[in-house]
Formats: sequence, C-alpha cells, structure tokens
Amino acid sequence: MDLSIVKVPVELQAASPIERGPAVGKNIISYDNKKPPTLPDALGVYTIMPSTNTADAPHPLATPAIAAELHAGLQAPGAAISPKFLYDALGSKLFEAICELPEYYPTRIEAAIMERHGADIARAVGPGATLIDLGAGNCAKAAALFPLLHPAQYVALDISADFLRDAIDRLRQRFAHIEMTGLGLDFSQQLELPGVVRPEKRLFFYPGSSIGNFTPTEARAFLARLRAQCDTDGGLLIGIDLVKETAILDAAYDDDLGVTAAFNLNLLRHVNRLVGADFQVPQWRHLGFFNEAESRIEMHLEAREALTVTWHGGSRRFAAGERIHTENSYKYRQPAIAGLLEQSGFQAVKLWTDPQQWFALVYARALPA
Ligand code: AVI
Repeated sequence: MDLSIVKVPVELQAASPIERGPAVGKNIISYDNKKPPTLPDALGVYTIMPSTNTADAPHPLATPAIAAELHAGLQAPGAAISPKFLYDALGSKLFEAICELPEYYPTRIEAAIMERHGADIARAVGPGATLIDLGAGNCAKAAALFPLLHPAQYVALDISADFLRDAIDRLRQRFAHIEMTGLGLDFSQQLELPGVVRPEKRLFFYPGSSIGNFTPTEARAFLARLRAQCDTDGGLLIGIDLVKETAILDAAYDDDLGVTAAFNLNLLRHVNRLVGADFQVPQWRHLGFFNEAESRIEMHLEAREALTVTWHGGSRRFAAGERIHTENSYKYRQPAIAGLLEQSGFQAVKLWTDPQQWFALVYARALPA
C-alpha cells in the first residue's frame, strides 16, 4: 500500500477505521511535551495516512489492505475475522464494560496485584526507566505506577491516537515533571521506536494479558521484537492470565449480562461498515469457551440459521451452526512462563500473583544478545 506523509490538524483527521486494540494501519502520531506547541503547528501532529486514491477502495472506511484481509478471512474454509475488528468506538466501550464485570477477573486481579506488590515491583524495576506502555488506552494503569517507578520518560503507544492525545494531555497536568510522548501506531505488526524514545533503561509495560491474544509462536516473535528494541539494561513488565477451572474461564468470556456477547456481535456491525457487508446481528449467536487442549479461550460467532452474507467483492453461504472464529485468548501455566520469556530473549526475574493464582504479573530483564 502506498503511504504518503501528511501533516493534518487534529480536528481534520478522518476517524481511524480501527479505533483501538491490536491495531491496523500505520497512523503514526507523535508529540512530545518537551517542545511547547507553536502555531500554526498547534499540536505538532504528523500523521502517516494511506494514500487517498479511492478508486479501488470498496468502502470509504476500509483501506484496500483491510478489505482484502476481511475478504480472505470470510472466504477461508474455517471463516475467521481478526480480533482487532472487535474494537470500533462501541467495541472499545464494550470492552471497558467487560472489565467491570464480576465474571471478568483479569483487570481486577491485575490491579490488586499491582496495588499489593507495588513497593516490591518498584524495588525490582528501579527508578529512572523509559516506561513504554503498549496499548496504553487511557494510560490509567501506567499512571498508577508513576509514583512507584519514577520513570524518566513515559511513552504511550496505542492505535487510537486521538484517545491517546486526550489521555496524555490530562496526565501532563498531574505529572508535569515526567517527559511524555504519545505514539499512535500498530505495535503488534512492527515496532521501531523513533529517536524521541530514550534508549536507556527501556521498560516495556504490557498489562491486561493481551499477550494471550497472540498464539504462543506469535507471542514469542512479538516479545523478541520488544527485546530487539532494548539494550541489556531493558526489561518487561507483563500481565499474563493463568489456566484455572474451566467454569471460571467460561463465565469470564460468556457473562450473564451478555456484555461479551454484545462485544463479539458488534464486530459484525463494524465489518458491515468497513466493507459494506450485510450481516444481520440477530442471525448470529456468541460463543465463548475454554478449549482445554489448546489452553485458550475461543470466541466464535455461530449462524443460528442457514444464511448468505454479501460484501463488496464477495459473498458466502453459511450453514446453520457454522462459525466465524473471532478471538483466541491463551492462558498459561506458571511453569511455562519462564520458558516463553527466555525463548524471546528475556529472563524472568520476579513473578507476582494473587492468592488464588489466577493471574501473574512478571518482571523480566533483557538477556544479553
Ligand atoms: C484484550 N484482551 C486481553 C481481552 C482478553 O481477555 O483476551 C479481550 C477480551 N475478549 C473477550 N473478553 C475480553
């Protein structure tokens, strides 16, 4: 895909087709609180946007790459749509609601671990890190660490650059002494940090068990990319969800209120907008369950009846009961974590968990290359 570099005032930026989550595209928005904004570059925002040649674009919101990806997934023998399409504006809000559900324990337990072991975490990591927050969102999790870790620089990465800009603007008012940079980029696909990110003592912060949304092979490759971006004084603070009783896992991904079901089904509406598809939400059912053999939660959308879906450039007939695979969320056993990290170029230094051992927060140091 052709990329052109354009500089646009924030208010003129088109909404990103994927607003949050493991991201799409190459929107890079960077700003730095060391440089006071000057007019006319009021916000100093530089965006790399897809080329504006719309002749081959099937829908105003889908880039050709996104349209091709969705087309391939829908045509595959076992239909699949990437979980990144769960996160349009409503999907992001529904995910926030999931995090509030009594059944969805990861957010709550991770926060409790951080609160309980904050001083110990700070001792292990030490002060003055370049704290790089992967999938920062509203930056709240990292901000809770500031008083403990005293980072020299905070670098927030998220696909949703607009969301990030607002969050950092708010944070700057509370922590004026910390140098802050926001980068709107898709770190799941590639990670090359710009020169504005201090090379010293880089600490990648990857909370929320998002690593579980990669297959173990992808997870190792992703972590190795992080390792490649740090010197030997670098490290990783990562949240990892642990294997537990199936009933607890099933409930976390198929809650009584149906919030996770809405989150999953909303992907169909997002796809409708992106590629002009005609998915009818009532024709589909949410499935979320633990696949013990694969050690992962699987989310699917299952056709309630025989139906045909069409979109710009394709169509497919689904039999009743046929599924579209929308997400995996791998759960790890504690003894496997050290291996996962070592194979990616890190050495686990310390692991904190909750009394029930449902979730782990791990600090790992970069191994010498
Ligand atoms: C973002 N990610 C870590 C969540 C998870 O638990 O895998 C996404 C999610 N899917 C359904 N509920 C939450």
